Amino acid sequence: MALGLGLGTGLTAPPARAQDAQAPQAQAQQARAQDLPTPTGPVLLTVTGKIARTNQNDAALFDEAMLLALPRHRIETSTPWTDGRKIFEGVRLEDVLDEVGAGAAVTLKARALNDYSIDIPASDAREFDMLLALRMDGKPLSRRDKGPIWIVYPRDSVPKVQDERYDSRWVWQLNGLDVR
Ligand SMILES: Nc1nc2c(c(=O)[nH]1)N[C@H]1C(S)=C(S)[C@@H](COP(=O)(O)O)O[C@H]1N2
Ligand SMILES: [Mo]
Repeated sequence: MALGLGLGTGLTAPPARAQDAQAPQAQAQQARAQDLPTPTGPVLLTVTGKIARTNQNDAALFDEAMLLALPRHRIETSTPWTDGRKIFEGVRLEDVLDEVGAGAAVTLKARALNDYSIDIPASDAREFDMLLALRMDGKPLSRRDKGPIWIVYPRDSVPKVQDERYDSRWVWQLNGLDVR
């Protein structure tokens, strides 16, 4: 995650100076601490817990535009809940964690609109590059169709996640992540 922060965003670390006590990542997070924008549209996702960047009290709120401002990615896979292969588009969970300065995350308590909640190991985000999917086959995920945000694992391409344990982490109607 520490490497991903710098490489993924194209940022270069400032030159190290002898008197700098902080690691480059801590400096970068501090410099970015104020600049998480405030949502202007409906809030789709609220991130709380061990995060360095917030925009309302101790939380980081995201509307759709803020999420889609992150690099967009896609996963093509079949799922136990849909027919055939689907193209899911959205942003990487790991990029969202980097955006809020969640480098110390061990567990993510994911919450859904239907009050479903489950603990997801933060290491999954590094290992599997899950998506917070906002679209399926080009169409926004509606609430009745597991939207507006669905956690998507690369199920077809990674046999390890073809398992009930991982299926339970495909949280649909995701609206909250508590970083622990
Ligand atoms: N929002 C939400 N996501 C959810 C669930 C849920 O009830 N609500 N169930 C989880 C579990 S336990 C599993 S195994 C899979 C599949 O749920 P299903 O068996 O109801 O299809 O979705 C997961 N994601
Ligand atoms: Mo389940």
